[in-house]
Amino acid sequence: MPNPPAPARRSLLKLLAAGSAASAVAGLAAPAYAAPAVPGALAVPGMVKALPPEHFTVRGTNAEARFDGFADTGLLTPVDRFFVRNHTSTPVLDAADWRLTLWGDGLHGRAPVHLTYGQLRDLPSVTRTALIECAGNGRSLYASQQGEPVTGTAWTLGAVGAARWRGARLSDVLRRAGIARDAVDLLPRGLDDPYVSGGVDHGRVRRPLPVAKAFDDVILAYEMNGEPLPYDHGFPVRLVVPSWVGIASIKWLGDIEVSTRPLASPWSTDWYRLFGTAHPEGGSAPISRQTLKSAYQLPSGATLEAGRVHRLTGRAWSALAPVRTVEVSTDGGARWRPARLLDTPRRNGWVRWTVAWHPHRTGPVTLLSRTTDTAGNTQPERAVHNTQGYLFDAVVRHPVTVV
Ligand SMILES: Nc1nc2c(c(=O)[nH]1)N[C@H]1C(S)=C(S)[C@@H](COP(=O)(O)O)O[C@H]1N2
Ligand SMILES: [Mo]
Repeated sequence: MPNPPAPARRSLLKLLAAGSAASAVAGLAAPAYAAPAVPGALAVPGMVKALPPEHFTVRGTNAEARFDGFADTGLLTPVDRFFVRNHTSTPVLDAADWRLTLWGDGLHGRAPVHLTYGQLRDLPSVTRTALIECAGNGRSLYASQQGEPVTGTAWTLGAVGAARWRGARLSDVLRRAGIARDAVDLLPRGLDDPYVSGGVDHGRVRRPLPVAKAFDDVILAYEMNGEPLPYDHGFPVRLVVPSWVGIASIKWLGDIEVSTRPLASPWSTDWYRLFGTAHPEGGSAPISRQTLKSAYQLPSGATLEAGRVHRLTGRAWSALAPVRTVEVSTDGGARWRPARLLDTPRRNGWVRWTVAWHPHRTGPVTLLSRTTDTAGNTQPERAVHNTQGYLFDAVVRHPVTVV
């Protein structure tokens, strides 16, 4: 079985010393970094970008964006506010040495096909806006709001971001590699270190992707918001799989197995399925689409002054269809009224919304928001529990205090 190409690694120290000068000499794009010199920024082992505490909460090897910190951002999430989910750590790769290898019995000729960074950039490019949202975004709410225990990173609502991605169509790359008509599954794999947990080496991060989805709208992205992909987000090349759970969008892509038989990995058998009493014995099918959510851009427990009008803002998004409405309740869910949408709802994006609130009485209040999409999906009062806490979709109860 052919192995993926060995990535050329430079140590982070060398990288920070050399900056992007070395890559500029090589004539290849490299993300430009001001090294983490932001005062108060946490240096997280294994991550390259700065994580100032006003914008990020560090959770193990991951960095959650602060949702209230999105208040002054537009429809796109700047890289310096975009969450990072790393199973291990960010590998600092060199685009000049990067190769994508496609291999497997689903290719005509069955010999591995290699593509360099330059060859990928020479293919026709597409630019599309897409959210990346972790399957476990909102996971901590299963416990805090529903009293149900779940395992996994205790995200609140900031494991989501929207960016404009530019890259090559995966369909073009597969055709060029000679994909056979009876190929059904792909197994894209990252170049980051193998994931070891509980003493078990699960190998490199990889998850089956059906050929049908690959041909629909998946891209091999090399730019994010008009800049070379940042190291932490998959430089030099990552998959972007619109509307699917974040794990599908493999970063630091190294190779793709192309198969005429269904493929599996621990990311499709042990994780990213729904387990628990509400689900089939042995778990659901591997999850694919994300769900819908809405949230206020306010710190949890914010204090607001009584006797004046507050312009509350938030965001709503659905991976299932464009957002149609957002309703809010400022009395714990007794009465609801519509919020005003500030953007035209689109597939694969979010909308900002706003509502005026004039609280008269002081004391604790629970703010709620509820979105409905054009396919008729609405946030329920409770999310259906699953042991790993995926796909939280319920109305979020946001505590504030009026003073
Ligand atoms: N190679 C690799 N790809 C990966 C991961 C990873 O750890 N390694 N994490 C996945 C998960 S679980 C998510 S939610 C998204 C997060 O993308 P981001 O870090 O760019 O926000 O990347 C996915 N792709
Ligand atoms: Mo994720």
